[in-house]
Amino acid sequence: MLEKVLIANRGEIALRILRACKELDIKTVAVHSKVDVALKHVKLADEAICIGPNPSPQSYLNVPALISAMEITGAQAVHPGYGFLAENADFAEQVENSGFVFVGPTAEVIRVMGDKVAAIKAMKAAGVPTVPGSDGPLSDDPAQLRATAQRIGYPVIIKAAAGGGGRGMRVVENEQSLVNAVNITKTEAAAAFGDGTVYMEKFLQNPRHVEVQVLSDGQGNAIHLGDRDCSLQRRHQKVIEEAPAPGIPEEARQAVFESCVNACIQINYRGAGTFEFLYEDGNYYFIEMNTRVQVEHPVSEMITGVDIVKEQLLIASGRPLSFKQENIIFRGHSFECRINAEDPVTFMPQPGTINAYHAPGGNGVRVDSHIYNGYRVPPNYDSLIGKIITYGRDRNSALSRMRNALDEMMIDGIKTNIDLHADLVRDPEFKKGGVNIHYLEKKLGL
Ligand code: MV4
Repeated sequence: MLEKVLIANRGEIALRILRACKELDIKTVAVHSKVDVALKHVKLADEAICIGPNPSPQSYLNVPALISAMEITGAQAVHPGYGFLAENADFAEQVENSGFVFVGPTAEVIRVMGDKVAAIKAMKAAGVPTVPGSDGPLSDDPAQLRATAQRIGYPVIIKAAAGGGGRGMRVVENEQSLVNAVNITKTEAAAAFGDGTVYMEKFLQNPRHVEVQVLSDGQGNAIHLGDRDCSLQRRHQKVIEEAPAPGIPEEARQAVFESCVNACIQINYRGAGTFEFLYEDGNYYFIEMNTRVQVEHPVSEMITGVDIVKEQLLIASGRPLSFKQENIIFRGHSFECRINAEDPVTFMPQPGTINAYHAPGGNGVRVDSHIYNGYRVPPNYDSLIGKIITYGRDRNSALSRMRNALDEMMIDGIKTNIDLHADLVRDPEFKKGGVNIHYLEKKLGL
């Protein structure tokens, strides 16, 4: 078992990781920027080290500072959380080359999944359903481009191989705009990612975003923890997530779950992972794999009883998976509302001091947050200040608990999106379940 873990993150996920470590009797090292000395997990960790000034590049992205902190404290492993260095293959490689454990997959697997062309190729080979597409990088030859788009059928989407999460994409409606769109996307990708490789897919007009959570030990054992629907989003920022994804025929769901588990075994995946799909007209289309724990992991925990972060730490300790698929019992429904410190009209981040904070509670209500009375939300980082997660025996009861929880929550001193959530959980279409990825932006008039 790992004895000491360095938490290379901040905010709610750092606290989440700290709690998992404590449950497993693992000593914790918090690292933080100057302003983040006031974070809750920093106060609760066994040891804390300031790794640099507030800007992320000099602190949470500062690889030499992190490796030094591991050396100084004698930490054996680093948990990267999400964001920052979580999906940075070079970081994972440096950690392992320095003799430490990276809580996550091998650098090699992170690298494959970071290259979306390679990721799709690997998943298609493993039997995961993908989007009809170029199945490889696009050539420079206009005639070949036209032939590829013709075969796929318009509209198509051009995506950067080094992109992901909505960065570096362009929809093409017809042949007239094809060659120019490909060239612009290539130029932008080269500038943004240092890699101008692009690929083409059929553009799906009104899909849902459905993802599958997996755990795999890198020793031949893999399981899934079901799916999540993350379609309610604005500008690629998820707002509300739920598990399970509602209204999907059971045979199709089970088939896609099985394909994800098989893929994990085939690529010898290690750790927690998420297969992202677009779901439209009864079909699943793989788009990307995330090789980290995700913000919305709690909804899967609520319906399975599995502690995903503890499992990550156990896998990193070299333990074979402690569950078989038949031990995972899916029960009930869960929602997560992401609480952001942001202006409700402009959605601009709103740093400031929290004068008063009352967390919701009661049966089936979980709050994952690092905030407290007097906590100052710094301007330097993501605006997520917490998550309300509810559980219920069915979707309606989980949703009703979320309405109550949102009404109970009070955060004074900064603007938040609590009122937006309170409105969304009463939205008739959302209440029915199964809205697509464009629903929220349309509702907001974007
Ligand atoms: C797509 C798509 C439609 N068709 N690919 C955006 C984020 C990145 N992970 C992939 N994205 C999309 N890929 C095809 N072939 C539409 C999106 C998309 C989207 C996907 C998931 C969640 C929100 C989204 C918002 C806009 C576009």
